[in-house]
Amino acid sequence: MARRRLSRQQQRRIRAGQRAEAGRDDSRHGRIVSHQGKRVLIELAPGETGKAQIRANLGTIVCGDRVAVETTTGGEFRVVAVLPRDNLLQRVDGFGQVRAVAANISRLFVCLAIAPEPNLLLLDEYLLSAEQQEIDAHILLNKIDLAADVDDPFDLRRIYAPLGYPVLHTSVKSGVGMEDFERSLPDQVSVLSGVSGVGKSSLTQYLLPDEDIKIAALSAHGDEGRHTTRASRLYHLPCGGDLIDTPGVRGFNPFVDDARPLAQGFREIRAHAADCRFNDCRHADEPGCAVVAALGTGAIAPSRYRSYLKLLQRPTAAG
Ligand SMILES: Nc1nc2c(ncn2[C@@H]2O[C@H](COP(=O)(O)OP(=O)(O)OP(=O)(O)O)[C@@H](O)[C@H]2O)c(=O)[nH]1
Ligand SMILES: [Mg+2]
Ligand SMILES: [Zn+2]
Repeated sequence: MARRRLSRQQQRRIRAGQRAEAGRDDSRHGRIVSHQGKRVLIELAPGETGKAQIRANLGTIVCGDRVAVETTTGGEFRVVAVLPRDNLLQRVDGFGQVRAVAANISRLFVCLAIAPEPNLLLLDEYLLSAEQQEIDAHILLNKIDLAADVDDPFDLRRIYAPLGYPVLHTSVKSGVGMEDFERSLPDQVSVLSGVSGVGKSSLTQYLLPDEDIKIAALSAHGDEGRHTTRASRLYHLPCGGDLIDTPGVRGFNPFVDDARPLAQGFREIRAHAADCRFNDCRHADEPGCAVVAALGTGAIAPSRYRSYLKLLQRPTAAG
């Protein structure tokens, strides 16, 4: 019995997928705009959104997912299948649970601010995840109006621009850098991610003045533990492209794919690793390590190497 039930379920799933592929009218495609608890908000056509239930055992559904949707006999929408993803940005929370952040994204903005002060390990963890999922990452340093050194606070440009990561300086308050930010959004599905209080929702609100977006009322200084945004949400931008505002994270802990060596996720370590004496060099304390040599000449930033070592030594959820 159990076997038959399972195979029927599988057949139904396949049929739903086929119907969705064929675009027949009893199953439509939609996109997850937001996900709260057991319900999701889906967009079925431009400007046409609706609440939907989720069929049991569908697995992870996340903002940005493309889904097949059916109308139930009661006239409600129900998500019946998740269509194949281009990518899935996920992290491991403080309890070791894997959490999906967003799916089918083309650009990740790792959002930092003058205050709360950036955590470079967290930044490197985001960049590692973006490398693994082949997502184009930009670094955005917000609240530049609060900076004493407006040239290159925290040396972000010095460290990351040579690696090919654009570093944007913005201020929602003064408007500095907002044009650069807007220019990087058209034709992309972008995600704003980072700790609480850096101004992700403020940036979103700036681009969408007609939306009513919740923003922390008080200065975020010393308030990082408070999360103002509760669920990710996808918006269409007037300047073109889509933007996903996400809730702040405390830590990121990228979901490390053990099949890929950690060094692959660090662009400069990957580049130097080819010259190490040993093929399986971990770039920790092996003789003839080209990465350690590059650290000595200043070709690799100490903070980046420290992040690499910390991640190398940390037990991951995957392993
Ligand atoms: N000085 C200054 N304050 C800013 C700027 N951008 C945002 N803020 C303030 O920073 C605080 C936090 O802003 P939010 O947009 O709610 O931050 P968030 O990143 O969305 O936070 P979570 O939703 O909790 O993840 C608010 O008090 C904003 O007014 C800026 O450019 N300069
Ligand atoms: Mg927010
Ligand atoms: Zn090495």
